[in-house]
Amino acid sequence: MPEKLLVLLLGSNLGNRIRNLEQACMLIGDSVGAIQSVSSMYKTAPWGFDSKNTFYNQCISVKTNLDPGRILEHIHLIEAKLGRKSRSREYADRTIDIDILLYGDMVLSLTDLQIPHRELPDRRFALVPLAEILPDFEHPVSGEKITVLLSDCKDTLPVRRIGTD
Ligand code: PH2
Ligand code: MG
Ligand code: MG
Repeated sequence: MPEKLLVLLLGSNLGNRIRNLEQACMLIGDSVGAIQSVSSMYKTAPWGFDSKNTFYNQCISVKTNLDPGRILEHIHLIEAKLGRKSRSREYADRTIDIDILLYGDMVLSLTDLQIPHRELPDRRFALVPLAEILPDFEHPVSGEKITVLLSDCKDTLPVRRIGTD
């Protein structure tokens, strides 16, 4: 496969959240491909479920030629290495979650993998860090720029860049 830009969202709301994001980033650089850009970390309210544990989220872009199935294998290995306990369908607290947001212009709809991430337009905790590193990237299905998705997003949960509150 030709090289494409893979965009991942990292999330953690258990344990040492900053370290979990840093370690995930290092392991992704070692096994998936060369990291191109890294957003700030954001402190975000749990979306879609109740928890007292605030999330830290961060977006990164990686150049790779791996196919999506191989990328997912690496992601699952890294999540296990960083102490991720379950991967049930229900949302739950976790030491690390690594989600594929975008993979170049790829559009894929399998049972357990949709690219672009199906809920990206509904999640400020993903759009805000993504807009920091790739504001003009066009969503391969809607054609909208990330900045436009962000201004159209109805989600109102707090997303704050760390170090600014
Ligand atoms: N991930 C979820 C569900 N809810 N909320 C925030 N703030 N950040 C996340 O990464 C997150 C979430 C499912 O993976
Ligand atoms: Mg997730
Ligand atoms: Mg996930």
